[in-house]
This record gives sequence, C-alpha cells and structure tokens, in this order.
Amino acid sequence: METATTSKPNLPNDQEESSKQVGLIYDERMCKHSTPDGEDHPENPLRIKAIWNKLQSARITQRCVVLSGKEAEDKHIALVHTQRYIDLIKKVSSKRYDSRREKIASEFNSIYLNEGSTEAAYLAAGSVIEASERVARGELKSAVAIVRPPGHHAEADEAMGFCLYNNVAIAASFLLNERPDLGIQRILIVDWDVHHGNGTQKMFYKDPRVLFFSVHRFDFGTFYPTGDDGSHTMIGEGLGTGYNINVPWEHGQCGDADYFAVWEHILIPVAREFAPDMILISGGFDAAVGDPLGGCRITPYGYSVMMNKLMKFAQGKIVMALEGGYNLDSIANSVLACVTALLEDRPIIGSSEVYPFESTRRVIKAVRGELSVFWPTLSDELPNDLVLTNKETAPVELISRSDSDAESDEDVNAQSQLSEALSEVNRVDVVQNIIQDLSMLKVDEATNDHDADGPLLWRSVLSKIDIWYGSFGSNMWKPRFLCYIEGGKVDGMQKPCSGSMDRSSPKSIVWKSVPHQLFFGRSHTSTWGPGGVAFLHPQSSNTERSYMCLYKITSMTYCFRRMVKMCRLHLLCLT
Ligand code: Q9C
Ligand code: ZN
Repeated sequence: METATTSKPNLPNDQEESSKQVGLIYDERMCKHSTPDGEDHPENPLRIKAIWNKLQSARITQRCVVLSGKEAEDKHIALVHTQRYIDLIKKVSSKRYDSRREKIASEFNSIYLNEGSTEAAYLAAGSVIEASERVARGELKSAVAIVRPPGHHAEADEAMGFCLYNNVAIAASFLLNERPDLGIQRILIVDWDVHHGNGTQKMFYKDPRVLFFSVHRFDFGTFYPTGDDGSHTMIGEGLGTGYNINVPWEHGQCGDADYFAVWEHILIPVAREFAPDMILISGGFDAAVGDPLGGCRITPYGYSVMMNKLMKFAQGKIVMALEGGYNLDSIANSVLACVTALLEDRPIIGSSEVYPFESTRRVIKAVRGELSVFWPTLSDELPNDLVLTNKETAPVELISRSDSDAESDEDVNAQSQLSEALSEVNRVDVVQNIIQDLSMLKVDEATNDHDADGPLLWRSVLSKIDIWYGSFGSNMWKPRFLCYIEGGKVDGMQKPCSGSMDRSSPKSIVWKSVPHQLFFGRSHTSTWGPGGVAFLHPQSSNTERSYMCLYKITSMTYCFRRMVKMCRLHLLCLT
C-alpha cells in the first residue's frame, strides 16, 4: 500500500514544472450551449465551470499543460457521422433556424438546441481530437478534456441523450483512420458513464481495432437509453465479435466495490490481452455518489483507483473526455481525483466499502460467460467472494457498511421508511410472504449458483421496493384483483387462494408497456393461488413489450441482503 510518505511528493516541484505531462483542455465557449429559454436542465454550463473552478482552486491546473478548445473539422466528424446529420448540426444554431430549432430538438430523444449549440459541439469534438493527437504523438503523457455537450449517446445520424457529436468516437476514428503515422492501431474505449454508450457501441460494433467497454445501469433494459443495446449479449459482430463488452448493472447503488470487482475480473484481464496502444475514457461522472440521475455511488477515490489501474496499459496514454455527471460537487471532486491520479501515478487517499452486491457477481459471471471464447483469461473460475484481497488494489482502509449507515438523502429517507415499515409488522409479513412465494417459483434455478444462507458476504443496502401485481389483457378487473388480495377463488383456479392479508385497494394502478416477456406463476404461489397470475420475466428481456395493467400493492423499504435469494424480485419491482 502506498502512502504519501513513501513515494512521489504531492506538491509540484521543479522537476514536475519542467516536464508537465498531463494536458487539460477547457474552453468557456462550450458554455454557450444551454437551454433556449433558460429552463433548468441537468446538462448545463455550470458543469464544466464547476470542474474547472475546482481544478484551479486545488492548484491542479498549474501542474498541467492547459490548452484551449479547438473546433473539429467536418471531415473528421464525418468519420462517424453522416454528412446529412453534420449539415443539420452545423446550421441549426444559425439565425435562419431560430424558429425551427425547437422542433428539430424535439424530434430527437432528450435534446435541446440553442444558438450556441453548434459551436459547442464542434469544440467538444475538436478538443477531444486535439487531446488525443497530442497524447498519441507523445507530446503529452495523458490528457483530460472537460467538454460539453457530451457525446456517447450520439449515433451516426442522430442526436440523443444530451449528446450532439460523439466526441470520443470521432477522436478514436481520427487516430485510426487519419493518423496511421502515429502508430495507434488498437484503442480501448472505457465508458464509465452510468448510461450505456449506445452511440459509440454502434460506431465500432464490427471494428476489432476498437475495444468498446461500457459499464452502466441497465435494470433489465429499463434504464436510459433502454432496450437491449446495453445487454451483455451485445459482444460485437463480424470481425468485431468479442470487441464489445457491456457490463449491465441490475440496479442502482453500485459503488466502488462493484466497479473494482468488474475491473479486476473483466476489464483489466481483457486489457492485458488486448494490449491497447491508447485508452480513451468516456468519463461520465453520473455514477458518482450524489448524482441525481445515476443513483450509483462511486467515490472520488473509486474513480482514482479505476484510472490508476488503466494507467498500467498503453504506456499510460490515456485521454479522458467528460460525458455525463450532474451533481456539480460530485463531478468536480471526481474529475479532480482522476487528474490527480494521472499526475501522481497513484490513487488519491481514500476508502471504500468492502463488498460488491450479489448481483455484481451474477453480472460478472454472465459477462465472462459471454466473452470467454474470445478472451480465454475470462474462463477461469471466479473466486468465491469478490472482495479485493490483492494488496496493490486494496483501499487504504476498508470500512464495512451496515444497514444503519446513511450517507445520502436517499438513504436517510429510506431509513425512516424502514422504521415506519417495521412498525407495521403486518405489512412486512405480507411482503415477506410474497417474496417467499416468489422465490419458490424456481424460474431460473440453474443460475442460482450459490447458497444465500451461507456466510454473509453481501453488503446490505436499503432500497425502496414497490410490489406490483401485473395482469394483461382485459381479464383483470378490480373484483378479481381484490380476490387475489383477500383470497378466494375465481375462474380458472382449482382451489381458493389464501390471499395476502392486505385488504386495501391497490396503491396505484397503471397501464404501461413493459419490455419483458411474460410467464405465469401457477401452483407454486400459495399467496396468489393457482391460476393466471402474471409475472414479468427478468432475464428474458428481449425486444418484446407487453401492455400490462399493474397494481401497486405496497411500497416497502428493504435490504438487499434480505433478498439474496430474491433476485426474482425484479419480477415485480418496477421503479
Ligand atoms: N425519461 C448523459 O449522461 N434521460 N446523458 C431522459 C427520459 C436522459 C444522459 C429520461 C439521460 C441522458 C450523457
Ligand atoms: Zn450518463
């Protein structure tokens, strides 16, 4: 374990002064992209300002090579975007388009446009190119481009998810196709934004020169950008098969321990084999603790460890480009941690929770299973627990979090809900009853590969769980619902069911299309009794969507630890 006293000094010294090696690109002009009527939006100019101010007040900018932004050339953007789309983005900020801008923006998913959007988009893309070229040339050891609008959702002919041009994809394509002289033949793109990098994935899906790795919230296809693109089964195509790696979280709250486990058991071994000449990081910081959109909890320390581990590859040639991240303090502190790691070649001092989620093990196994044919290093048996044992990777101090640790508002809130819930013992029983029955459904016993009653390896976390009862078609009117709640017998049931003891009406009723297949639980559920009880199948998230009526039965706060055997709870947990 390194400490501040055993290696390079923290403070800038003469040696560092004479050989600045880490580049920083920032340009105020990227603040000109903002919502047309000044409405609030998470992706706003304050984001890059907050990061820049933090780097300045931490006296980091003076230890780096500071560069101003540069606009991209159309021919470089055209490496990944269509000419038609480039023409649109180029003219959309012009006066002539004042009246049409809003309509154009609304035709895309989660996009706003104003008179500053074009310039910002060209600067964001051009700055990442500039940083990449300088690092590839060896003029800089590594670089961070503090840019906006972000890029990784943007597709060849489509703006999406706050992204206009796909900055990182453009830079990667630039190096590979425009500057073969720089000798960059293989690029690893690490996308740690909390959202799947759908645009980047598509652009290199058949290209074995680019290994695209994305770790993101997936929630069985319900988390933005939704659908199957972020699934671990998307491994690339043609010559690019095996060169696309998705690590799809099943739920929020993933933190340092979960990401470290993915680094150790997927990313790092693959990077070792792939041997990239350069690494581009799609550095979204919306998986940071405190982010309003992500719901995950990576600490600045966590980011610095992930960065530091990547520095062992490609001779440290890393370019990190900002993607998402919407809590100003979180993103500022996280970027600061990353730049510090780049400067000092070690993580910042900090600590993390010990244990990854049980679901993390499941996800890692699934990803390794999908890719071990292409990356033999992934076929080794996973260790029994994923707690980091490696000295080199161990955090300075391991802290064990208990149920009562409350770090965020969300936790505090969840905690008060828990005590509320516990006072209603009856309702707890109801839910436990439901959960127990669900666990008896034996939907995918084969994947239940460890004993949940074994030693307590998994960290507890409080989470608000809504229990829904789903039905589809028109066979589910209220009396029948109440019959299930109260017990009784309706058409198709061989014997009466006992009911759930909760005699109240549904807390809410919604009709919605859900992106999973249906299956039916029949005789296995004593609570619901035999007969058409519809559940959503969590694992078979394909493109099918079913229109369902969902009855919210109850809303509870639960600990994941209590649910180790209840991964199937996702059946009914819609957030
Ligand atoms: N119901 C980035 O982090 N959310 N983009 C839309 C619609 C869009 C995030 C929710 C989130 C986009 C770069
Ligand atoms: Zn994001």
